[in-house]
Amino acid sequence: MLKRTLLAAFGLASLLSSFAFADDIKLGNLTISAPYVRAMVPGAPVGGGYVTITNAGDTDDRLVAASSPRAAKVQIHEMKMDNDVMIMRELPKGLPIPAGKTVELKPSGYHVMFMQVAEPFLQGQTIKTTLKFEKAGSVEVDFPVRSMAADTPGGGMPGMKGVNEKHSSNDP
Ligand SMILES: [Cu+2]
Repeated sequence: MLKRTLLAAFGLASLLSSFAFADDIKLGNLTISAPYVRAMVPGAPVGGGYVTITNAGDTDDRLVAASSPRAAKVQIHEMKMDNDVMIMRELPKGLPIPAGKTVELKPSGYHVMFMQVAEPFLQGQTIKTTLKFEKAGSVEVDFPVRSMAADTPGGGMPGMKGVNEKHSSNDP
C-alpha cells in the first residue's frame, strides 16, 4: 500500500516536472521560454541565441532589440534561403510577435545574434541578455550555453565564422 502511494507520488512528480518549465518568464502578455545559446568555437566573434515567445494577448507585439554584457552588439536576425543560398540578415524593425501566436527563434530561422563577442560562450555558462519588446517592455533572460551542435539539423550555422555586420553565408 505504502509502496503504491510512493510510486504514484513519484509518477505524478515526474509528470509535473516534464510539464513545468521553471525558466518560463512572464512579461505582460508574453511568455518567454526555453532560451539557449550555442557554445562558440574559440576566436569566433558571433554566437546565435534561441528562445520561444508566446503572445497570449490580443495586441501584436514586437521584439525590437536585445543587449548583453557579453557582446558589444546584439541584433535580431533572420535566416532564409535566397536563390539557393542561405542568407542571414538583420530585421531592422525587429521581429513581430502577433497576438495569440507563438514565435520560435531557432537554428536556421530567426535568432538573436550576439556580435563582437570578446570571450566565446562556453558550455555551462549563462549569458545574461535583455530582450526589449515594443509593448511589453524589457526583461532580462538567462540564456544557458548548450553544446555547439545543440538542435542542429546537420551541423552549425553556415557562414557563421568571421561574419560581420554585413554577412551572407556563401562561404563554407
Ligand atoms: Cu545572425
